[in-house]
Amino acid sequence: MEKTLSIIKPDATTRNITGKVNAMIEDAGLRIVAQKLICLTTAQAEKFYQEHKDKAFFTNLVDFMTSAPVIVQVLAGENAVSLYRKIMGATNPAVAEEGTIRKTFALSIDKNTVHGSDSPESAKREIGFFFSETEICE
Ligand code: IDP
Ligand code: MG
Repeated sequence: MEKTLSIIKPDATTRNITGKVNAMIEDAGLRIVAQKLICLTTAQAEKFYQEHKDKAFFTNLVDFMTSAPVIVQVLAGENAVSLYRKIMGATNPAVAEEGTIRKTFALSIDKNTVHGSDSPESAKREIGFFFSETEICE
C-alpha cells in the first residue's frame, strides 16, 4: 500500500464541499487514513511550497492557502500517488479531464480545490510535514 498527502484547499472549505471531494476520493478506492482541519500559517505555507518560491504565483499561492482553513489528509491505496494525481486532474481546471475533482469543482488555476503529492518521495516528505506516525491509522 502506498500513501500520498492530500490537501483540500480553501476554495473547497469555504464552499462547504469537502464532503463531496472526500466522496470522490473514496469512490476511487483510496482510503483516508489520517485527516485534520487546520489553518496554515504563512511560514508553514511558504515552507510547504518551497519548490515554487521563485515562481511568479508564489505570493498569491501562499496568500490563498492561508486565507481559510484547509483539510490535510493522508490517502492510502495501491499506487496512491499516481491514482490521486489522476483523479485530481490537471492543475488548470480548464484543461482537466471530465470527471476529475478539479474539472468538477476547481474555480481557476490557483483556486483548484486539491493538492496531491507528485511522487512517492514528495509524499513521504509532505506526510511528515503534517503528521506524526501515531496520527496515521492504517
Ligand atoms: P499541482 O498542484 O498540480 O502539483 P504545481 O505546479 O505544483 O501544481 O503548483 C502548485 C500550485 O500552485 C497549484 O496547485 C496552483 O494552486 C498554483 N499554481 C500553479 N501554477 C499556477 C499559475 O500559473 N498561476 C497561479 N497559480 C498557479
Ligand atoms: Mg505540485
